[in-house]
Amino acid sequence: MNKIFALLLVGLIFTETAKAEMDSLVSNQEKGRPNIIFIMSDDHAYQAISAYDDRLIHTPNIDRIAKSGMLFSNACVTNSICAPSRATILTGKHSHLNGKTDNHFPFDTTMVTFPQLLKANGYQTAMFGKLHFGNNPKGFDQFKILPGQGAYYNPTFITKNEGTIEVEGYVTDLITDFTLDWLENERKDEEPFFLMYLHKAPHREWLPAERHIEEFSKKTFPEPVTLFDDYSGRGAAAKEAEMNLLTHMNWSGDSKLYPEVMDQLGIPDASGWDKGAFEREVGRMNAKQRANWDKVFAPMNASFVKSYPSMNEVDQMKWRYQRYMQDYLGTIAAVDENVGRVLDYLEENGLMENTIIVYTSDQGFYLGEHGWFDKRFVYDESFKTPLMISWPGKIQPESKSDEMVQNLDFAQTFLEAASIEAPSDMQGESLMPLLTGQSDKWNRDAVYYHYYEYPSVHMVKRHYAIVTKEYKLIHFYYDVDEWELYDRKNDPKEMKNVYGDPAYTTVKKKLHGELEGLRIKYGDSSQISQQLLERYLKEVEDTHGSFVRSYKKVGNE
Ligand code: SGN
Ligand code: CA
Repeated sequence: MNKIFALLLVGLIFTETAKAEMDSLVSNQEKGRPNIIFIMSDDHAYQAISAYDDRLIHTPNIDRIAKSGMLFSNACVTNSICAPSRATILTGKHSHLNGKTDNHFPFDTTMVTFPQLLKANGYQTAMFGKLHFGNNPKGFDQFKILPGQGAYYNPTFITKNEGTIEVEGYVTDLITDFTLDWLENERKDEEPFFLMYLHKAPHREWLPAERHIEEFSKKTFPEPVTLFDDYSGRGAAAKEAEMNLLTHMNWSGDSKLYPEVMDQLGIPDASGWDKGAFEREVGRMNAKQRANWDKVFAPMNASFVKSYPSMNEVDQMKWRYQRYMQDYLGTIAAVDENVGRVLDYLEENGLMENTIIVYTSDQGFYLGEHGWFDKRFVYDESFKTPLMISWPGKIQPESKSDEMVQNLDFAQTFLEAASIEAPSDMQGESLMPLLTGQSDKWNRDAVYYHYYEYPSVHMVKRHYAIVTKEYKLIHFYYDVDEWELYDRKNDPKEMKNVYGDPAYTTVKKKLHGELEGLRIKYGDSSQISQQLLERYLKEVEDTHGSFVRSYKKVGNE
C-alpha cells in the first residue's frame, strides 16, 4: 500500500513538473514567441551577395537564408550611414526623432529600443560585434561589442561582465566564437532569445583573414560600367563628393602599399591619415599574422614599384578597383564562412524550427559604381541594403519581395512576432504581412530618406528624398539648393537627373506633394533640419574644425 502510494506520489510530482515545463514551452509557442537572430554586417553591398548577384563572389551560406526564406530586392535605409542606421533599427524611428543623425554624437540612451521591450517580456537578449553608439547597449543580458569601428586583427571588446578585453585572432571569427559560446553555454532552453550578431566586416580598411589573403589577391573582378563616371548629368553633390577610387582612396591604408613604398614613389599622403590607417590596422598584427600578410603584399608592392611609373590614370583606376575588390570581397569570405558556422549550429541543435533569421547590412556600399567607394547617398547602391529573412513554417522558402521595406521596420516586425505591442510613436511598418503571404495588407508605396553628416569625411552633401519603385526625388541643401529626379525604371544606374526635363513635369509635381506628405507624416521639417545643422556645426567645429571652416555657409533648406 505504502509502495503504491509512493509510486503515485512520484508519478504525480513528475507529471506536475513535466507539465509545468511543457506549459512554459507551449505557452512560448502559443504566444508565437519565436527566437530571433539578427545578423548584420557593416557596409555589405547587395552586389556582393550571390543571392542577389553572383558576378563578384559566391556566398553560399548567406544564400542559405534566402533559400529557406524571403529575399527583398528593394530593402533600403532611412539614412545611409552606420550608427544612424543602427539607431533607426533599434528605435523604429527616423534619425531626426531618435537624435542619432550622424556618427559624431553618442546615442541618446533614454530612447526606448525594442530589445529592452523584448527583455522586459521574457526574452533572453545578447549582442556580439559592432554597435558604434559611443555607449553600451541597453536591454541586453549579455554583450561583447567593439569600441567604435573596432579592429580586424587582435581586436579589443567592451564586455558586459569582464570590462575591456583584448583578444588574439580575426574579428569575424571572434564575434562568431562569442555568439556560439553564448548559444551553447548561456542561453536557456525555456525562454525565447533575441540575438544580435553584428559583423565589423566588410568595413574599411578591408583586411581579409590570413586564410583568404592569397586566394583573393589572385582574383580579377569585372568592372562596373560606371567606373569612369564623370558625374555630368547630375548636380554638385555627385561631383563634389570625396569617395572616388582614384582621387580619394588611401594608397596605403586602403590599397595596401607599404608606407615606405609611397615615400619611395613620391606619392603624397593626401588625406592626412593614409599611412596612419595602414599602421593602425596592419600594425596590430602579431608576427605570424604579419608574415602571412607580407607573403602576399611584399611581392605585390614590389611589382607595383615597377609598374607605377608607366601607369596613366586609367591604369591606376583599374588597379585600384581590383585591389579594392580583392580586399573587400576577401573580408566577406570570412563573414560567409562564419554565418555558415552559426547556421550549422542552429541546425544541429534543433534551433531552426521556431527561429527568425535575418541577414542584412547597416546600409549598402559602392563597389566602384560611379567610380566610388563608401555610402551616404540616396543613390541606389548605398540607399538599398541586402535583406533576407527565414522562418521555417511561416515564410515560404525561396520567396521574393520587391516592396519598399526599410530598416525602420525591424522593431515593429520583431515586436509583432513576439506578440508585444509596439509603442505608438514607432514609425515603421511590421513586415509580417509580407513575410506571411498577406501582401494585400501592405500598402506602402513610398519611403522617406534623410542624410545629415556634412561637412565630414567623403563630403556627401545633406539631402532628403522620397523614393518609390519608379522614381526618386532628392533635395540637396545647406551649401547648395539643388533638386534631382531619377527615373528608376528607365535609368537604373542613375546617370541622368531629369528634374528639368519637361516630360517629367507631372511626375515631379506629384512627387513634390508626396514628399511634403511624408515629411508631415514622419514629423520632419526645415526647422528641425536647421536645428540639427546648428547642433552639428557647433560640435564639429570643436572636433573637426577644418571641415567646417571652409564650408560654413548659410543653410538654405
Ligand atoms: C571611417 C572611414 C570612412 C567611413 C566612416 C563611417 N574612414 O571614417 O570611410 O565613411 O568611417 O563609416 S577610415 O579610413 O577611418 O576607415 S561607418 O560605417 O561607421 O558609417
Ligand atoms: Ca556601415
